Amino acid sequence: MRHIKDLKEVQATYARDGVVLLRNMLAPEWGEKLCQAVDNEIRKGERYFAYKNMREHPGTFQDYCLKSDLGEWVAKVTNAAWASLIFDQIFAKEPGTRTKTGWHTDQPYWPIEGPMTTMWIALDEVDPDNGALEFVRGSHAWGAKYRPFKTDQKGAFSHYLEVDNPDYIDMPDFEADRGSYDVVHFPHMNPGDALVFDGMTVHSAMGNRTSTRRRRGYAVRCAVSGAKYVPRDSVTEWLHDPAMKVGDDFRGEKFPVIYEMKVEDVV
Ligand SMILES: O=C(O)CCC(=O)C(=O)O
Repeated sequence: MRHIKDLKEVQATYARDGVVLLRNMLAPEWGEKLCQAVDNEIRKGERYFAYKNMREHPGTFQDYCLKSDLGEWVAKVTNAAWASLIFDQIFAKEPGTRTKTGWHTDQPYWPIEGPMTTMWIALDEVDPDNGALEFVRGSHAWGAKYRPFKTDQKGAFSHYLEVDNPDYIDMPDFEADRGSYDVVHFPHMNPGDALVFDGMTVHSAMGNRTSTRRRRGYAVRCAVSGAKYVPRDSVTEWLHDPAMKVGDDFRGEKFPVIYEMKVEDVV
């Protein structure tokens, strides 16, 4: 794996802010392959939320998730002994896709408790004009679990799920009250740069108000050491695994380990 410059600082930023930007994370040999694979998916029909779990099928996405240095990056940034794959997802905001992605956290949508993270890899240049992601810095550490909700295919709020689950609270209107929060974005990402963010970090994405510039992101969702399998009815049932028990480590046949620290790495 390529050397992570300033690893200690990267780890500290991730732990403190719940998000960190990694420059030049994607090894060059994967960039073109992933762009082509993403475009092949998009040709099947343009639906913002539809492209997920491509890694289940043989091909570029599976190869990238299982055979690249992705798992090691994830484990290193999160300071974890192992990382496993939850699923992968394409977020394409084509020119003129003005819809913003609403504020949300990811954890409530996944059958998981404990540390989990997303590696969001830019495949195009990304800035506020074509759909930068925004984050409420430090929100992963608040301990607040926000009720999952359904959106339409463009990302607009539709309705809450699990309305009676007392473990989850309705999400405040971060957009209306942005001034009260430490909202940050990264002004410019190059293709191959990546954002790593905690499953509890509140985030959103701007729309693409350009008429020419694509904004393709490839997100890989990972569990890391300490994460447990905790499925909840009617939430991403396609991620439930009858072979796993509640409380099991979040790793197994359905969620393959993509990195495990070797004994000789432990100092
Ligand atoms: O890329 C986007 O438009 C949104 C990404 C996002 O919300 C996520 O990866 O959880």
